[in-house]
Amino acid sequence: MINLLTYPAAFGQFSSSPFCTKAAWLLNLSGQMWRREDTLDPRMMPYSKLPVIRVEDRLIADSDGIRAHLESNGADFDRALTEEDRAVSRAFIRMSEEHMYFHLVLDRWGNPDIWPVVRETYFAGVPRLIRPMVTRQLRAKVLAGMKTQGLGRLDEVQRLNRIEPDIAAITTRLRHRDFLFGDRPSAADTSVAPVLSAIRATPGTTLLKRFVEDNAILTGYLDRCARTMG
Ligand SMILES: N[C@@H](CCC(=O)N[C@@H](CS)C(=O)NCC(=O)O)C(=O)O
Repeated sequence: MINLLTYPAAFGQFSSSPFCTKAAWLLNLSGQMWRREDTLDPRMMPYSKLPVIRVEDRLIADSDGIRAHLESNGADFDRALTEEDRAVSRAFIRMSEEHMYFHLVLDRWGNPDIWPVVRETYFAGVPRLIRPMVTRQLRAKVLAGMKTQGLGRLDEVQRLNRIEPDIAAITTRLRHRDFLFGDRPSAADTSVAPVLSAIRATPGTTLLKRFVEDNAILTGYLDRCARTMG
């Protein structure tokens, strides 16, 4: 049995983290038996991040590490893809995880109207007395990281302009297919859909959330992925 160490569910999603949702979807697609183990504290984890899986006594960190583990045990998430498709798939994964994801972080942690709802949801398990101190420090760290990454220096309109071509590329792929690489989910869907779903599920209103909600191809895709994720 595999244990998936994950952040708890939030805003109707499997987890507050799209990487944890991705890991759960990969596990489901792999056909392996697994169960979730919720935690709020990743500090003892190999990279101090989640998701992580525990297989017997071994910890395997990072959603890509989890994918590699499942593939080394026989899963082939991209079975139906050509070599060219696999190359494009890799680029879609990186685009969603290393760019689009950070827009989600800024929508949730950076927006002063949304942050209080996010804080009370994510950290409901932290004792009320120490919650303000713990979350203030964490938020400052996350936002400092976003400044270093670069997107934290843009205003909301500039950010929307930055992500629009990514969303256009995804929409183009989905215009004539149910999933990014055909009529079944593949690895790219397990990265792209959780990030977009989390953007759509974020409480309150952001320009990006409205942009996603107004795209019927995208919302149809996200609903389909949610039904398929298991
Ligand atoms: N590349 C990692 C990213 C995982 C990640 O960024 N996890 C975040 C939550 S979405 C985390 O645990 N952050 C805790 C921290 O940075 O302290 C993966 O694919 O699993």
